[in-house]
Amino acid sequence: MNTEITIIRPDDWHLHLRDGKMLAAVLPYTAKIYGRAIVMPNLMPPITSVNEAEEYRRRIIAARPEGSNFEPLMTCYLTDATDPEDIRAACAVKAFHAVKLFPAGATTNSDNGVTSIKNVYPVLEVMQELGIPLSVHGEVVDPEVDIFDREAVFIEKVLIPLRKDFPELKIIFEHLTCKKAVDYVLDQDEFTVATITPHHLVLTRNDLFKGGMNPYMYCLPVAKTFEDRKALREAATSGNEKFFLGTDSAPHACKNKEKEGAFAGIFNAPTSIGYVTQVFERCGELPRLEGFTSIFGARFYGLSPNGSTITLTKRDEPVSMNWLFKAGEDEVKIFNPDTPLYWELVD
Ligand code: OTD
Ligand code: ZN
Ligand code: ZN
Repeated sequence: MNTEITIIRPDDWHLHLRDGKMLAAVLPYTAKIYGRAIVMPNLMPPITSVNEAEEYRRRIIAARPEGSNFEPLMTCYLTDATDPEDIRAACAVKAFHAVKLFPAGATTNSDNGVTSIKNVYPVLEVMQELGIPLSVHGEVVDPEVDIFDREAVFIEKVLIPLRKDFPELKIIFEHLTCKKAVDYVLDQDEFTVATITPHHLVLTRNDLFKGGMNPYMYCLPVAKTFEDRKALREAATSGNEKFFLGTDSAPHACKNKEKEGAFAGIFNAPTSIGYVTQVFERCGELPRLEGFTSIFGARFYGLSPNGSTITLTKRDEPVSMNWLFKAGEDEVKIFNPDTPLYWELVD
């Protein structure tokens, strides 16, 4: 039985770092585990230009713990007003690793997002030509559509037509949550890949309501059924390079989680790699962990895997830590679901 595993240092291909005191408080958790991360641009206001991205990148670098080589990979927030020529210019200086599509209103800080995909066709044209990936939050926002069906409906209503119009646009279908999305990605050629989060590998929608409503299990897209989770686990552990890790770690102050209109987002950075490792172990697929966490994403983004390694061990007793920590005046809670965690980073 495996109780220790060493893998190439992972990367996080989908991360929210925020800014200011929150950035300073959360970054060390990520930097301890991951070599690089695709940093999501949904700040308030969002990162929409090369200058904003470069300044944000500098703030992240400045917030790194002493001695850390963690590398933030910046992204651009796509709006109805994004100028295709700005994207071309940004590409020339390699400012963005991806451009992010948030359907307006779909998730936290997405109010400036795209109101109709047709509005950004000229931008997508340039991206397809230059090979810049489109990172997609795949949910429709139609209030008439059941919240648990929003990803599936997005595939039909947006993704399939989009793919038809842009056959060679690189698309990352972010944070998959349902079997239908897994099946869709499996059906596509190499231009479509997907990220999977630790929490969607662990949770089902039952966890939102277990022992009373729990806002710390609430994120968007919301966790789905046991069957959906099974499909996600199979995809992640399959060794198929279309699927790789994006934690979608998204910190919020406890005061914003524990209120009417609780914010969506799960802060999982500290326990992310432990839970992913545990899922692979329980699926009997530990040898495939490294591909999912440390190789396939880098390959898709045209980068080499990291040059260092990390080691995780399985403890006899569940991992315990201070689940609450301070970000300035605020408190933040670490992802600690009902499933005990046994794997932890030791080196
Ligand atoms: N989902 N929360 C956030 C982002 C993600 O859709 C996402 O990527 C956030 O707080 O930024 C969330 O639930
Ligand atoms: Zn999203
Ligand atoms: Zn996200």
